[in-house]
Amino acid sequence: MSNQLPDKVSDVFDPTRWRTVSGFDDFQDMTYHRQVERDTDGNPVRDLPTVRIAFNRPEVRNAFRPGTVDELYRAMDHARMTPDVATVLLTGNGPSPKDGGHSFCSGGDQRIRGRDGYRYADGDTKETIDPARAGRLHILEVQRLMRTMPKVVIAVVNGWAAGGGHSLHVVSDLTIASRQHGKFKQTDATVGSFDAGYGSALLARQIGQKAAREIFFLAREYSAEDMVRMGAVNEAVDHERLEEVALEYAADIARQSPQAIRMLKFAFNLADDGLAGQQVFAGEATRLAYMTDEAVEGKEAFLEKRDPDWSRFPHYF
Ligand code: S0N
Repeated sequence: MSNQLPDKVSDVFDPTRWRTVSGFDDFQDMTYHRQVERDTDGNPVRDLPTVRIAFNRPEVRNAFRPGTVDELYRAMDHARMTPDVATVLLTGNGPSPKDGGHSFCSGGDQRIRGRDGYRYADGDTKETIDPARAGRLHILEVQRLMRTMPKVVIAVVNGWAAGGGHSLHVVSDLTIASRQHGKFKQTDATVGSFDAGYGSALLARQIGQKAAREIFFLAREYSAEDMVRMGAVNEAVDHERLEEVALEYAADIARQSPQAIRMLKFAFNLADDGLAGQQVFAGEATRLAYMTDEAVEGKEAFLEKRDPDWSRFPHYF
């Protein structure tokens, strides 16, 4: 583990608590850190079970372009597959070097949205752009990953959560927001866009139809405390304590049984996610069933080319 402290990427980021995750040095729009314990000399002694994934475009209120979403997906998927990670903190770096504005994420980068439905990166033209990549609204793939991954995702809202950034907070398992700088505004309809999936319908399940419709139809600004009152945010905390409180949440989560947390997350999702939710829950149930003598008997009988003997396994308890 490297002794070097990571750069201070945000005003609430304490570099002594984190190390940069290796293998993601090509990131341009995101940062990815692992929580670490250090000894009194500042040397890292062990990894702790939380990662921090952050938007790193504060000069545009952390808006995402296609490359941002690719990086976000990669970091999130790496966290999904890292066995000793229990919790992901999703947040925004900043404040903006231009005007000091704080942002979690302001959604899709409106400067690169083409009339043809493509997202144009620097240098792309209609002739050179790869339609298979540029036409995808792949932030929705990130939403599905966050929703189905067997880890807890906490949105740590340090500034504006607007448009598609608002939807990312909705799809997170928990949300903690800065009392001073956390601001919420669903601007989709203002710019002619609409998250008609989790961003709206799940929000309505969380806070009720009238409140969710108000947020989308009126596109007003809400404070962190407004959102706590509505039930959309777990806690509003003083800005300087934001990351500390997020890590306290993560420490409590890490004290629980990983299996129980997985089953609970999938159970909370099941009814709202229909058959897709049932599939995720059932997949975990099948994995558990594979650990029983009964399932082992079925597999061994097949491999030994004999009929399974179920006589040891009752039809009731
Ligand atoms: C966030 C807001 C309210 C902050 O206002 P504030 O503090 O007054 O700052 P500004 O002066 O407005 O902004 C500072 C600088 O940042 C730029 N900027 C801000 N947001 C964006 C953005 N989303 N895209 C590009 N640039 C942005 C400003 O232009 C300004 O730059 P300069 O200094 O150069 O003038 C306010 O900024 C605001 O309302 N932002 C827009 C929020 C918004 O409408 N977002 C898009 C909403 N729609 C979506 O996100 C759809 C999601 C989406 O895109 C999507 C969804 C599903 C599937 C795919 C997609 C997809 O399109 O990819």
